[in-house]
Amino acid sequence: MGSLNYKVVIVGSGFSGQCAAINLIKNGINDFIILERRNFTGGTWCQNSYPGAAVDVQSPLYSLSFEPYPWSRMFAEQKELETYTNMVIDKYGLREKVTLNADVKDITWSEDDKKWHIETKNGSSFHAQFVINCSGPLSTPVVPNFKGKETFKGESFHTNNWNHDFDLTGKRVAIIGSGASASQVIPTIAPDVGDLHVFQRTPHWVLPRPDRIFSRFERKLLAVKPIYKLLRYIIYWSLETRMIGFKYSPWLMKNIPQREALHHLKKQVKDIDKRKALTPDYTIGCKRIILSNDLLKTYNRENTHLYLKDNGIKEINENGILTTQGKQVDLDLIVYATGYDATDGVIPYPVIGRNNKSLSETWSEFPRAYLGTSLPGFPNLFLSCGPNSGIGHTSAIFIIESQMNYIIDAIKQCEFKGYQTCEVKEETEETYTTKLHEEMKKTIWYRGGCNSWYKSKNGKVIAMYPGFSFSFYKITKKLNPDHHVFQ
Ligand code: N01
Repeated sequence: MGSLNYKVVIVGSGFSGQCAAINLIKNGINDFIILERRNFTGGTWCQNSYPGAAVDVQSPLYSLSFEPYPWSRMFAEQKELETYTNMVIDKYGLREKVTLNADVKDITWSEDDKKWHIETKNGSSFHAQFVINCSGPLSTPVVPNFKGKETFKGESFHTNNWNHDFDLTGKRVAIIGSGASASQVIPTIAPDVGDLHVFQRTPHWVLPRPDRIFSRFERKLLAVKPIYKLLRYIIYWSLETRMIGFKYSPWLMKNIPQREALHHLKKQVKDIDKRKALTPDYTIGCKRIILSNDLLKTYNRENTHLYLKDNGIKEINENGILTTQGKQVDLDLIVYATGYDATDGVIPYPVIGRNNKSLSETWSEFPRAYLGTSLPGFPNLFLSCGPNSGIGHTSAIFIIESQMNYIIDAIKQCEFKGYQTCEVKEETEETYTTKLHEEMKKTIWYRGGCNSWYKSKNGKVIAMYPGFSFSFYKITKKLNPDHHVFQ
């Protein structure tokens, strides 16, 4: 089969892919395709269906700015996010633009025709002037290589890939990990299972979740654009001010949210030893803060057992887990809530740019990109949610929409001025990245005393943007032609 030609190939059909596609359509560019590796559209909120899955950002802000929705509660559950996502896909006619089961094998720049050549694992190939990678920075699950893992005779899966056919009732279940995913699964399944064994390597700070159900009247109001915008504005500013603590003041973090978290823990957990075991030794905010009203009190239950680092996993055997202190925990199910590869996961396929230079070579020291989206040597390639574009205090969708302004501007400038390529200048990317990592040194993610998925193996924070969301919005609002080479 020959190669199919498109102006733009979008990789991934989650919120980023949808946002890219809608922006292209709004700008009169319809010659594009969305490649989706799974057999359904919608991305992370359709894939992550583990019990208790819900967003930890207020839904009116964790949604597309131009697409109001009558959310049923402040922090939407996964099912509602899945419905919203599918509503957006259908409303903008994106379903017919998506090719399912199209897992990208690699992409290669061709200087001859000034196009990207895209190969998928099922043997299809595409040519495109532009590629927008929207594969999701947290979509490559990690299952650590515990000794004996493959010998376990019971059921096991990652939270990303929950087996809903497995009946949990009365079962002996282990959860490995205590991050955002584990924190939602634990309180949700504890009442149903026989025994729940939580293997916590590092405790996480937990704050109350200011959730509430919206009344019918409020839901009606939410669907009205000006009211939706006003509410977004209020939520946005209440969250944005938190960056002052994240960036400039560990003192503020320790004295306001950390105190509140300690109070929350004291209120929810009766036993002093358990409280100690659940108290982190790093400054709040260094790892993602958990928002939960029911996680900590789950540890009061008789059927819920907490294992700490000093009694962690020595090996997995056919019956369950053997701890480092020699306790055998027999199990029916092991849930890996062990997170994602946020370094290699940013773009999960090989990319060969100009002069045969690979992205992995360019990123050998650490992943980097101008505005978290473009790189010298890789013309017409744009990443959504690329290196250092994560945000710890507002909404990832706000960042996605900001990056899209820059990406669409680049494509429009080529399209309407007759250029074939747009490439960020080397000195621009270098200056941007150097300054960003200088700023990073002030942040709680860098100096909060923890290890997290925000960091690369060499200790550089490569996931987060060290500034206010509005400053990211400002720098991505328009492409600066002086910082780019158009040909
Ligand atoms: O993953 P994580 P996650 N042995 O990396 C432990 C977003 N998200 O899927 O902390 C033993 O946070 C690891 O231990 P430690 C959100 O941005 C959002 O929970 O490294 N344990 C940790 O406890 C979030 O931050 C939502 O010491 C091992 C856990 O596994 C991000 O996704 C919901 C281990 C991994 O936690 C990731 O969250 C869910 C090992 N070898 C996720 N390796 C919402 O919006 C790892 N661990 C609500």
